[in-house]
Amino acid sequence: MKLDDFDICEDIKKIGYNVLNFKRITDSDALLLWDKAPLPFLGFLASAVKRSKSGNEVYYNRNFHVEPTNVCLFNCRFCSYKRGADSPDAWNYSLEEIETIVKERSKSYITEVHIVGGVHPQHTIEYYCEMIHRVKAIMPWVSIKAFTAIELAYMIEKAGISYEAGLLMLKESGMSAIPGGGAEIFNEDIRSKICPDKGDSKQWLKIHEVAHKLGITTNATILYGHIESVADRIDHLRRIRELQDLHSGFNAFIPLKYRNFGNSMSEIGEVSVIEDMKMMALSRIYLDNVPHIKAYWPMLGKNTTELLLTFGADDIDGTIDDSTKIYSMAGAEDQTPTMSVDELIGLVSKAGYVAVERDTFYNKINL
Ligand code: V47
Repeated sequence: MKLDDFDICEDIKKIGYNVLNFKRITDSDALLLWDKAPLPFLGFLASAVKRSKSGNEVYYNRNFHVEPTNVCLFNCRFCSYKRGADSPDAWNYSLEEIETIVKERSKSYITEVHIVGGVHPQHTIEYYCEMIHRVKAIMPWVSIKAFTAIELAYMIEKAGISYEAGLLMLKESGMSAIPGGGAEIFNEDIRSKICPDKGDSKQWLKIHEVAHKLGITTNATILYGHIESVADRIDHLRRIRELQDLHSGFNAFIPLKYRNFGNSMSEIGEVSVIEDMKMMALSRIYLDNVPHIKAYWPMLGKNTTELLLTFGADDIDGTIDDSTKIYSMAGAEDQTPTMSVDELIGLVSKAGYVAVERDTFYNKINL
């Protein structure tokens, strides 16, 4: 299919030509695409951008998560996971319990351990360094992708040291990448409504900027489909694109769809799969400088993930091994999220792409 085969107005056609010629789109182009471009055309453009970056390949990895605690200082209204320290559903694993969790999953083929949890008021940066150190002692070959910018800012500020010094301490303990969580939505007004007491957008962006300057690569996310407008989503993408222009430290961008089960914004409902397709496509088209866009299957479900591979995603995350509760507690389809490598490969192949195993840094793994 060619661009001229689409029955579209001249403004949309012009933006389409720019995208196909690797010209960056503006915020007003993005808004116009969202409002006026037919869905198949968005899929066509996003797939063209995806192919220019990763050809016919789609990535997966062999990973699991460690969620040390669901006790959290902050009160994000979208969170279905946080509990007060006295709740019967609260957990706060000791380092020994974390070692047991890791030992149970310490298969030689795992390449990444993703550690993320609540911001527990009692823990210190030394405790988190020790946690990373112990995980590395059990699985020295894995990359540890750990802690959202919000967790990092809290532990580093509490230690009274600079972000540079704190991130270097964690790096020296074995942290090699930072996940994208905590970004939510950067628009300050919307952010103050959905996560009133959490770190602000500037703090999130600063932690990632400092990490990039130190050579620590990171991911970025957006939480979409709640009370934000399309303009707020584009503003969020713009701030990611601007930071990426400075140091190229983001590996992947992950649009996270708001799931509404069991939290204090449940009445909002969830957006449709059409909106998921549009959000994935717009992210791929707008973020011309971010190498990978991830369709995170534990949150989207397997069927939607497969569908989104035709809207610009080139990564589906990994095996997980029933190790994360953030999405199951928020109502995701898979209540015990686990995929075998064969299933991951099957999902990618059904969408017409070639599945490629990667490590945290998108190096291909040839077994
Ligand atoms: O920041 C919490 C989101 C994030 C809900 O970097 C919710 O590879 C939807 O960032 N509905 C944490 N989303 C998880 C995260 C992540 C996940 C997978 C891979 C990577 C990566 C990062 O989860 C939070 C928040 O935006 N979240 N509650 C909810 N009800």
